[in-house]
Amino acid sequence: MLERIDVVTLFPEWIEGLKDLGLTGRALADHRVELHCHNPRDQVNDPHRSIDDRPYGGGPGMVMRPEPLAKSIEQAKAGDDQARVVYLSPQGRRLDQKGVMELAARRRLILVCGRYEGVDQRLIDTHVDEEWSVGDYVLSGGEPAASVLIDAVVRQIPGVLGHELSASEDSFAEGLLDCPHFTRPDTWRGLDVPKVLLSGDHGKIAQWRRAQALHRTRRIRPDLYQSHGLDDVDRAALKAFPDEFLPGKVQNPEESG
Ligand code: 4FN
Repeated sequence: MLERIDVVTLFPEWIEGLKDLGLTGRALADHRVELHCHNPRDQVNDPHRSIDDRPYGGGPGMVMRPEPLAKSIEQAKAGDDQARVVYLSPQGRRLDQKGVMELAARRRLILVCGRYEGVDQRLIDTHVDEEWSVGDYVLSGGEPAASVLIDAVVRQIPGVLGHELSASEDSFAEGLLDCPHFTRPDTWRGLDVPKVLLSGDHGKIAQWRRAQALHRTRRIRPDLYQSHGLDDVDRAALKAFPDEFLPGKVQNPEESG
């Protein structure tokens, strides 16, 4: 289980902010996990302290020099061979909840964030164990990706969620979207809360929620629905609530069939 995360970054402020905020902040304050930053700029001694240089072969932009990154990674490792070095990059394996659980099972993670056009390939070949991506869009640095990864893995640490739902009860952990949620008042601007939620019948409520999660996933994310597969609880829920009434709009027309 995760004990410590190190981040190699030119912008530690991007990551240090997690220490003061919300769930990650509390997990760190409670010493459930450690978070350390290493700035490759601190590994450069020349007066200009340059961490980047022009790309061989020409072309636009700059490339991060390998030596300051190598020194930062080696400093982060501190002689611990079990620390896994992860480079956040568009070439990486797409992060999903299964991947989050795999990453959270490591004892130590060292996350390397790129800037400019990226890092010298020889640094990746010699110092990186695995590459992960948070999605297919252009970012100006790996830091927001590292921030996403850290939030997701820290939630998996036992005790971090406290009184909130356990990480495994999380609907998405079972590969389904969440059911819709409602709070007071029971009529708001002429819109009623679904009656079953006011019934006090906790068995029926659980079935309704399950059926909603299944209907929603089938409609919005047929790819997730396909790989879910129905069990007896699912079949009973769909039998009790076969209607297709779904509050909300389809937000993801591309993924839906
Ligand atoms: N991005 C694409 C194609 C070519 C370049 C990029 C891009 C930050 C250092 C990498 C981006 C997205 C998800 C890290 C993107 C991620 C990054 C990530 C990232 C600066 C070089 C760069 C085809 C994906 C649009 C910039 C596609 N998850 N280059 O964004 O680090 O982790």
